[in-house]
Amino acid sequence: MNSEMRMTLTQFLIEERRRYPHAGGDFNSLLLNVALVCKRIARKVAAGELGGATGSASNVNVQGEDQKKLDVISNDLFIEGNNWGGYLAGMASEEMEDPYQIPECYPQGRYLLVFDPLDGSSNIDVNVSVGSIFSVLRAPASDRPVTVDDFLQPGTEQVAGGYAIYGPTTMLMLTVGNGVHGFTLCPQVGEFMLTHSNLQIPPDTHEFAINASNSRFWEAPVTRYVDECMAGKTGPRGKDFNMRWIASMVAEAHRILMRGGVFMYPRDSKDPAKAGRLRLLYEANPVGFLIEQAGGRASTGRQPVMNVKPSSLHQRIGLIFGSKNEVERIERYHNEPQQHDEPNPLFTERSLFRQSV
Ligand code: AFP
Repeated sequence: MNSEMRMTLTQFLIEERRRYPHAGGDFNSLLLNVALVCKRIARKVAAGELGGATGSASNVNVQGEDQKKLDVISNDLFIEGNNWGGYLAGMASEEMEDPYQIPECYPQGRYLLVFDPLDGSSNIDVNVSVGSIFSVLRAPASDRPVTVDDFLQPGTEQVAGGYAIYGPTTMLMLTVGNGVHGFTLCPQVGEFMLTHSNLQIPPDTHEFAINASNSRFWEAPVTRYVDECMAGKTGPRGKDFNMRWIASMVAEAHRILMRGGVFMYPRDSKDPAKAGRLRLLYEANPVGFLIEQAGGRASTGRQPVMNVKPSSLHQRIGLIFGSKNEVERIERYHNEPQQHDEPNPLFTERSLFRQSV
């Protein structure tokens, strides 16, 4: 079906709005502004070296990570593209330590926008797919400056969640609580066209994604699950598995939405100060919303990730999501009484002077 026959994102949102006769249109306008920002970021990413925006910004962000030029550019595009519309009471971003206050010259609105402007940016310079992740919450108030507490809502409070993936094609994946829908950017028309309606994640899979270089830091249930996958046909699972790791969560989430799979970035002992690598508010929650709306499951390993009450704006969390039956299996392993495994002899303290037994 060519693009003239397909529904645009605008048409889709208007159709959706008909379910809420009293809706004033602000929500749709906000989402269309976000989509426009993603189109602008897509052009910056596509320009690559020719756009002069690759490489490091020679700065460390609030996460303590090397900030790429495109991280800063993408963050600025999100701010400038959304601060004027009158739909937001405030914004929060992976790239900003504190919440963003809407300038007094613009009206405040009833929503909060939370985003990771460019996820996977360590892949930018090697031309691997990256993305922008966004989440929309209701603002507790729109007649005062926003506070951090306004944002500390569990993922179940989200009214929209989605991402744009900047890959061979640019796509926008969106849920407003009524299924997950994929829109492909038509370069000729410059519109996101509905190409994937009501995506459903297969409940079973033979693909798992995890950064295996962290295996010595994993908790026992994760080690058990991965070992069983690696054992393949001859092991307890009775089938072979494939492993993937792109180091760009948006790309992993996209693969899982399109064909199933399981993604794990679990809590581990690598840095006890961090309860995981991924951020709850603007990575785990919006992706979790999409995954659950598509019939999958998104978990901390012990509970649904969207049930977690955030304690801070940049809180990190262990995240496991994908095909429902696999994630439920991993949760079962976490919730079973844990045997105190013998320490792995490879990693115990080694000494030239053997202890007397
Ligand atoms: P960057 O945005 O710093 O590239 O991090 C991407 C990410 O947050 C997530 O998208 C990946 O799944 C994960 O980090 C990759 O982490 P490792 O580099 O430890 O594999």
